[in-house]
Amino acid sequence: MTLRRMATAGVLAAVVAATLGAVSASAGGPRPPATQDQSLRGLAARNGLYFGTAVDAAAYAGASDPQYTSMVDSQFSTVTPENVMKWESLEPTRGTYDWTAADTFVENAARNHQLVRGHVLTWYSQLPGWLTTGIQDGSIDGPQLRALLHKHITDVVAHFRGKIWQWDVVNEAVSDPWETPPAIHLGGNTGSLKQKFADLLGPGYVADAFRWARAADPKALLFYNDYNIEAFGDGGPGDKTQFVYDLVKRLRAQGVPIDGVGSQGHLSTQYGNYDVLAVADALRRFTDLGVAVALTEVDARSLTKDAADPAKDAAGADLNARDQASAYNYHVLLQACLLNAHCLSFTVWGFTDKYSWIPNWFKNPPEGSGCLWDAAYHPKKSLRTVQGDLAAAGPPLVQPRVPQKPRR
Ligand code: 9MR
Repeated sequence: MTLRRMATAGVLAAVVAATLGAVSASAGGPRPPATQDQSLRGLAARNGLYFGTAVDAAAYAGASDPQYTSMVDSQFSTVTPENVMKWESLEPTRGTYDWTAADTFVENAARNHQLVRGHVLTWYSQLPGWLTTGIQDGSIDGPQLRALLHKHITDVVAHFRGKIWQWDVVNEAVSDPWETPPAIHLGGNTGSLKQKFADLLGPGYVADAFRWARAADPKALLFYNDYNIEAFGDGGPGDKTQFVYDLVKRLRAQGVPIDGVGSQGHLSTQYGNYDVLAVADALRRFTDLGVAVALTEVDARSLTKDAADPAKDAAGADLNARDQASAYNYHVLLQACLLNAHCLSFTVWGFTDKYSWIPNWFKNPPEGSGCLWDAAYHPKKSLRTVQGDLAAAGPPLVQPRVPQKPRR
């Protein structure tokens, strides 16, 4: 028997022992659940947490991959449409809505007893072509864009009224420290679409977007959602988390109906790791403002030699270290969320490398392998880590979730 096979046999023996232990638990006090038999949604529910995934509508509908569909249904208690609720999908032709794919998504979620994170109402990206062109060539001016956004939010939120748990009302409105100018601001690089979108709408648009959404649905939880806000930096002009915190604090002080902050959680193993307490501290600072939080788009990618095939040509030792680093990143975000009773949901941005956005996005150098299951649906260390964390979580440090009341 090779070393590797011996290790596998040892794990199997431990799993069998744990299963037997769980069955005869009553005499010896509480035992952790046997995770291999339980879904992520079931394990998370022990603390009232919702465990979610972004759903690729084409993969879900396609009969060619029934495993994808059955895993979405069985593993997750909340779902986010990866693309079908974006403006470009809902209003590809100006003035004509196409609700088909988004309605199907919401119906499937209801059938599977899943809560829906609506994604996304206000974002400079994935706008319909007619709108992007109008912003770029100046044929749509500020007042026109504002009127279009008001109508869009009103129509979309009203269409799904009562069916959405959390709406990402405003997404990625804030610049990154590597952009120009480097001080964080509403918008992005000078001259970019992101900056034009922000400038045309003017500084009050974030507050207005939340007010318009609230007017169209009194019950949905309304979120600001962004990446790279998992932990605070130095608090200076390049600290994106600080900027978003100050923004949310101002909105709350003004009585704007913002109910939550979504921390996306797109992590990458080559950039070093956060730690549980730093992320927990950031979540606590947000929830101290009176808002809920959620991890909304978690994945933890790595540099690969071939984006299409993360395992190709890479040495086993590299793969092992990479997979452990990825698992650690999931662990940090999940523990931080569990530790805050106002952290309502933990959503991964796809659960299998088979349909992940990562290899399409990061090509030079190639990155991939960010999901809990690999492209052949084999569980990765990240999955085992997440299952273990959920199984071990409970009082006194991990408390049942506190439902968030929509702010009027
Ligand atoms: O996963 C989405 C991918 O299919 C799209 O091509 C891409 C286009 O911008 O958007 C991806 O989802 C993004 C999400 O909507 C907002 N946060 C970042 C996500 C990854 O880019």
